[in-house]
Amino acid sequence: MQTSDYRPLDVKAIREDFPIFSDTPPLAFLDNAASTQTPRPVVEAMDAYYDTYRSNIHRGIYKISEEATDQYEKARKKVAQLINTPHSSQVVFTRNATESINLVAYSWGNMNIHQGDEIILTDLEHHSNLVPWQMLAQRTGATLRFLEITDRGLLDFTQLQDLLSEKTKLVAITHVSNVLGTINPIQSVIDAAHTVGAKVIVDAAQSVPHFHVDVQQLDCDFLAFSGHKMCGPTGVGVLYGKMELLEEMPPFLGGGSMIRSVERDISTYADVPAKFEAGTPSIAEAIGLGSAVDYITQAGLASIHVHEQELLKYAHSLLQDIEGITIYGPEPHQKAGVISFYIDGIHPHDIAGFLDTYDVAIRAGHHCAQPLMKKLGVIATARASFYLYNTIDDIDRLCEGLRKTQELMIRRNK
Ligand code: 7TS
Repeated sequence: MQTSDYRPLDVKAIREDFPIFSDTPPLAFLDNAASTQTPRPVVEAMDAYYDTYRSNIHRGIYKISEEATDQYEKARKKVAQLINTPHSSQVVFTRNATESINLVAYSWGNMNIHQGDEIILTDLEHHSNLVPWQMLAQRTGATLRFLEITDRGLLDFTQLQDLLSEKTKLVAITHVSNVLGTINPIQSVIDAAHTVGAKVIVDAAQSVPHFHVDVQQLDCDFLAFSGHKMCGPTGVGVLYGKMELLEEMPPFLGGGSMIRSVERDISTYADVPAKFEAGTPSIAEAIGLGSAVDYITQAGLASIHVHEQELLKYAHSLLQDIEGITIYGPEPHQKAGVISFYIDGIHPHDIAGFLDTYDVAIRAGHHCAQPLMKKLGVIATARASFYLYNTIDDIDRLCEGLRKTQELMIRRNK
């Protein structure tokens, strides 16, 4: 994590960019791992497209279509810069992280995974980085193997050497757990996987929005994330891949925009990334994502990370004093801004429902990580997750809401 762009965040000024926080009292929005809020510049960038140059891209021979193409490709360059890809064409726009992972599972997976091959996953995966590999294993006869977690919610790294062999063709690993917040040592995992010739796909849905991720430094083979978790709009995601892999992979979806030439029985395909962007893409959303990249870069990713760490430490210190609470996952310094917890005798859904009456929004449920819930021995947890606009006051209100919820439940059950 670079610290070069660190300067304390001006959270007050940041919050003024988000119309959703203009109510009194403001919404304490603590469900950022699910989706973040949208600052005005992002909406304005999309409005500008719709109001002044709306048209399809890569095909018009008139000014506004050229402008749309230009803005769409500029957005690709901004994303490329954010994650430091060698070339911007290695950024493929998809709908979300889920689609990016499925693209790799079908296109690269169908071509490279065979009966008897092994795919290593971890106990921390979101369903989006598990189900596509289950489906690939069912199609091909490959086997899934799992790197487990310790009691503290850290990957048991000692297992990796035993799991890795010449049978391992792929390691699919989340950078940050959306449930426990654990920041995985993916550099070590990538280096170890490469020693046996395996490829590595990193699910960066919970990392790219929150701290510097550099694909060249990591040397990962693929990396996937979503725009809507980083102040961008819904409907746009990103797949990064190494050029030689993207070039040899067949298309995922067929149709317009992804071809070079089409005859009745056969087609040839466009170059990367067009080969993977069949049909009209989410043009406004990609442009909005470009603006979101500008926004979080101007705030500074190192600053965002430090701010979230401060909120996390504060939240840990307050939450641990709540009677009957269990906080899951590692210590604050080993994780990102996510806290999952359970309070004795109160279902997480009731907690989230009561907190909502105090305008505190948190998540409750299995967080699309049912195998992890099983491992933790719970059916659901409550989860608070932070971003650059959250404040100490949001956390105070969370804790106050939790105490009031407890009092209410105890009175009710008497
Ligand atoms: N990977 C991780 C680690 C995630 O946290 C999520 C979404 C995804 C993949 C899928 O992202 P999508 O944009 O394709 O849906 N996580 C959550 C969450 O924790 N609560 O709601 C969505």
